[in-house]
Amino acid sequence: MTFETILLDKQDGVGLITLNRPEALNALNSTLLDEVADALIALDEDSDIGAIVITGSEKAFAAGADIKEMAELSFADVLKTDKFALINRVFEQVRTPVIAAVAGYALGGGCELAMACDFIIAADNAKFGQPEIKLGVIPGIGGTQRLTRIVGKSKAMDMILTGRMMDAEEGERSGLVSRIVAVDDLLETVLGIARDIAALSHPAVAMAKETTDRALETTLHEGILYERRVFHSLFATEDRREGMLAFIEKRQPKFKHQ
Ligand code: CO8
Repeated sequence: MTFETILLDKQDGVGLITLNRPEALNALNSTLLDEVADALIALDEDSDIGAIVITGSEKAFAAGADIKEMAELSFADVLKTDKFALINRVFEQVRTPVIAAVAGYALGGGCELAMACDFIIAADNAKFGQPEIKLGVIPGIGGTQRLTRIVGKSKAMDMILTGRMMDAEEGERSGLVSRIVAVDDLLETVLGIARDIAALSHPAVAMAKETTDRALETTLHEGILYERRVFHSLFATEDRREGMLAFIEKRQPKFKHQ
């Protein structure tokens, strides 16, 4: 696969997608969003891959949807292409965990892309924001929905109505960010976390992701029932037996991902 706007690397069970439009602070143009979607699908279908990392540069994860590309579009244009529908569909379908490694600006669509990932690890220089309101629009890749679910209504409204930026500390405090890492250590730290996840039982990891995502989609009663049934079903895997035996025999498990 060859790409124009991203770099794709695979190592030790981890797929690394690097957004690569430095001249535009990784602004998300149509090509970049299509390429991220294609790369996610390819990595998800690759049985050697157990975790995916999306990152940008030290200055910008992504400074939003590409304003220059959008500036002259009409209502009919954006409606016809259903701008940003594909990337949301792809995130819904990917079963491999996706971690966002965010340094610098994650604004507008950049913040939304990070939130579409399963969790966000931020460099200490990270800045998150939904500044679309200053352009006369609103978030269009899930920001009003995901940010509100993650940080609650008050802070989401504050961010979306003022367009202000949130630093990494505030992001961690409010649950947007799971951990903060020094900017120079960001990628190695996140790749290490991804390698650790990739070494676990892939069916168990996929089920853990799917079940955790259910928490935002269903009632507590249904969610707990779903979790218990999935827990029961994992007793059908060889990896479950190996994991428990390895613990009892005081050794590292050797998962076969089946
Ligand atoms: N789109 C296009 N180009 C961009 C973008 C962007 N979002 N952000 C930065 N760039 C470009 C700049 O134009 C500049 O290019 P050039 O050198 O050719 O002038 C280059 O990247 C470097 O940027 P700056 O010179 O501005 O760098 P600074 O360090 O001075 O500032 C900022 C960095 C603060 C990040 C600043 O670039 C900025 O504010 N960028 C825009 C942030 C923004 O508003 N993002 C939201 C975009 S809208 C969106 O994401 C969702 C839209 C949903 C709408 C749905 C409609 C269909």
